[in-house]
Amino acid sequence: MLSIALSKGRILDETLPLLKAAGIVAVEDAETSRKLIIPTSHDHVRLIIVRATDVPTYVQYGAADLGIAGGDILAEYGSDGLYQPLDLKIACCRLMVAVRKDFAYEQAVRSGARLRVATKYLQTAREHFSAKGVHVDLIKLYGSMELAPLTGLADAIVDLVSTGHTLKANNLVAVEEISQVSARLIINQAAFKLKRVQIQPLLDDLTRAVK
Ligand code: PRT
Ligand code: MG
Repeated sequence: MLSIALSKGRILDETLPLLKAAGIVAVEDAETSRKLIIPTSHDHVRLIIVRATDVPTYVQYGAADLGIAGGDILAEYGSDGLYQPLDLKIACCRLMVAVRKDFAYEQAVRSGARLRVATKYLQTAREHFSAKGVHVDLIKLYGSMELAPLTGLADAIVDLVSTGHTLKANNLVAVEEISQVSARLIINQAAFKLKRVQIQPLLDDLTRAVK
C-alpha cells in the first residue's frame, strides 16, 4: 500500500488532475468528505488528508510514503530525511514582505530602524532579514497576517501572495520578494528504497503529467 499525504484546498485541487493523469482517481470527493483516509481507484494507493504544515511530518516518520507540500512549508519546517524528486509546479505563489501603502519601508530599512514583522514563517523571515542586516522583532501568527499592519500589531508581514487581491483589498503593498514557491512531491527515503517497485512508476507518471 502507498499512502500519499496532502492537504485540502488548493493543493488537493491542483493535485487531483496530476494523479488522474497517473491513473489514480479518488473514490469519493476528498474535498467534501469527512474521511481522512480516502481510497483511490488504484488498489494500492490511498490519500491521507492532513493540515498543510503536517505533510512533511507524516512523510518524515513514514506514516505516509509520499506527500505533496509547498516549498514554503518545506523551507520553514525542515525537510530532513525527505527525498524531493519533483517540482509539481502547482499552487504557485511568492513569499513576500508587505506593508501598509503609507509605510515608507525602504526608508525604514535604510535608517536602520527596528521593524516589527508578523508572520507564520518565523525561520524563513529571520534568515531573510538577517541576510539583509535588518533588525526585526518577529511576531508569530497562525493566519490572516494581512490584519497585522492594519491594526498596528506589526510594521510589515511576510506572507504568500498569488493574485495580489488580498493585499490590494487591505491597502497593503508587496515591497520585497523572498522566494518563489510551488508544491513539491516528497518521498520518505526508506519507503523509496523498500517500495521502489510501486513508487518509481508513479513518479514517472507524475513527471510526465507535470510536463
Ligand atoms: O488555510 P489553512 O490555515 O487551513 O492552511 P494553510 O494556509 O497552511 O493551507 P492552504 O491550503 O491555504 O495553503 C497550502 C499551500 O498552498 C501553501 O503552503 C502554499 O505553498 C500554497 N499557496 C499558493 C498558498 C497561496 N498560493 C496563497 N495565496 N497558500 C496561501 N495563500 C494565501 C496567502 O497566505 C494569502 O492570505 O492566500 C492569500 C493571498 O492570495 P492572493 O491570491 O489574494 O494573493
Ligand atoms: Mg490558508
